[in-house]
Amino acid sequence: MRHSQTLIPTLKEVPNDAEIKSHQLLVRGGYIRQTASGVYSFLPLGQKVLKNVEKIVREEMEKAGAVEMLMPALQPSDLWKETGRWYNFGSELMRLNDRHEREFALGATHEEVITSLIRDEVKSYKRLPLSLYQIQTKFRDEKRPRFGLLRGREFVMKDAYTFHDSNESLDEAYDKMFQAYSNIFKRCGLNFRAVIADSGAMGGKDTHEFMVLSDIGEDIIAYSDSSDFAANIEMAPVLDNYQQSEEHMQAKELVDTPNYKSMEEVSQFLSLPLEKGIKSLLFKIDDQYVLVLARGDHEINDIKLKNIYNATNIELASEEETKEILGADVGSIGPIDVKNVDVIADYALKYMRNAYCGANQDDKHFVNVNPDKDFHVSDYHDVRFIQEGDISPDGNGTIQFAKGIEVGHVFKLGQFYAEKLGASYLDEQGKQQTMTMGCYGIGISRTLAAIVEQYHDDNGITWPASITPYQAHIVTINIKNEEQNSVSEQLYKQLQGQGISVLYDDRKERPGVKFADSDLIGLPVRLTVGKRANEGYVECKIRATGEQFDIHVSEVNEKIASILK
Ligand code: 9G3
Repeated sequence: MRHSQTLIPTLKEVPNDAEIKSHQLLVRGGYIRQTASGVYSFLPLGQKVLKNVEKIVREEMEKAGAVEMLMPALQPSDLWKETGRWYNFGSELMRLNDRHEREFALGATHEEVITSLIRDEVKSYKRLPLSLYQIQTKFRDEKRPRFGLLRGREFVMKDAYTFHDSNESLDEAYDKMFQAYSNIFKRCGLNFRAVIADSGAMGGKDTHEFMVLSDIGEDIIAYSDSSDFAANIEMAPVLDNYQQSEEHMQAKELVDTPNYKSMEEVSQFLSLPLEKGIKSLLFKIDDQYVLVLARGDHEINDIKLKNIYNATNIELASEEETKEILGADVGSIGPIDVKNVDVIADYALKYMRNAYCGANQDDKHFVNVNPDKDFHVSDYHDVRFIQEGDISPDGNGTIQFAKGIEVGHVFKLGQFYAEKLGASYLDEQGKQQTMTMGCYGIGISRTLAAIVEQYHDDNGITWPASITPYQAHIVTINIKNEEQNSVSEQLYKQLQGQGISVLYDDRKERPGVKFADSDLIGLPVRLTVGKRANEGYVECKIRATGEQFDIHVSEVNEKIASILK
């Protein structure tokens, strides 16, 4: 490709709305341009990279036995009404009416469309399992689009769906997809972890997120420093291996804690450590109130609570509700003599002795409180967030935290969608059965940005060879110099003749501009045609390492092939 024929509007200055490197470099490098908040155009270089990521995804989907198709972005509302999701999703689901005033959604995902299609086309167990995927534009009206392609309102997703006559068959497809995802992110050169995740609104049981480790990631991963355990912090289970306190149980005592509300303040005032305190929070889980207890130095995990109660929604009770139900303000509530609400506690409480807790009287606490002796706990559960330094749940190593960007998410969906939409098949005995499903997503445009987050330096992007828009960059120092021009043209033909993709900077620009653009755009190899052109020598620069050396044009092809490996 000749630079003079394509569109690569590079920028010197950093766009002020771009907070992170990938957003800054993709805009400055002339890869993308914002059309509206969270909505981007992929310029020629951006489109090339997008296609390269897709190529890797298609190859691995093929190996996993998935067949490509394409579903519409325009989705009739009645499918979403059948699954009940039309009303579940608020303004995040983009909706519009057609000329007949019929309601449509712009596809945020395609469970409804694919399941209704399979319902109509597949009736027998002989046709199962099926594994179908598409690479398609998705629409989600994010409240706060940010970080460029990482959180857009229109983005490219690969979404796959599998259909089965048994959980064993689903498990097989899930494992194949899991392997395909690992291959994909490895081939993209990404440092990633597959983490145990929460299936959120999708229901189903097993689900994993594929996280690219990055400080600007919005998710926190808890991983073991000496095993491959890794989980989204929302889900990471905590081992119940606390030591039973040996302290002799004492009698509880009521003490004044005037105006001391938070655990920290009470702990300071009583000069007792946080881990001797009992933190009490009143939650409203669906339509019941539950008093949840945790050790003072732990945080209560509402996602775990939600999963324990299999709840649709969960929230902290308001100050007023708390006052009304427990008779004291939030800073003074506790589990003692609680009659009208269920009390559950984190495992850690089982082993505590002589703790302190709110007395359900404003500005009063109890000290020397002992579980089961002084208050009743209906159930002990794992309800706290895992913390750095905890023992890894697999018993192997200690937990560390890392930030991650979610680039993939695989789900064992179960039968929810097939049930709701009537996707069933006749089994070998001729009996009508409901299908079992899996679904598997990769954010293609998000993956592209995640690669830039991991592959850049102060001068610009440093693409991995598998993703780069072009493999070699030819830069001519003086395009008006006959010698340099002809060597450049010959090199351009010679490389392309060998199947090496080339961007040829044939602009009438100063060398400095060309070099700066070349570093910014980030192709793996730059060939500079300058003074030594008449001896047949060009300068070769390896972008990732900065290494540069002169090389004769006759050796260039072989050299580039070895650099790109
Ligand atoms: C919506 C909107 C946003 C959404 C969804 C639906 C996330 C929604 C979860 C999934 C599950 C899987 C197939 C590919 C892999 C992920 N955000 N999800 O269902 F209407 Cl506005 O998309 N779908």
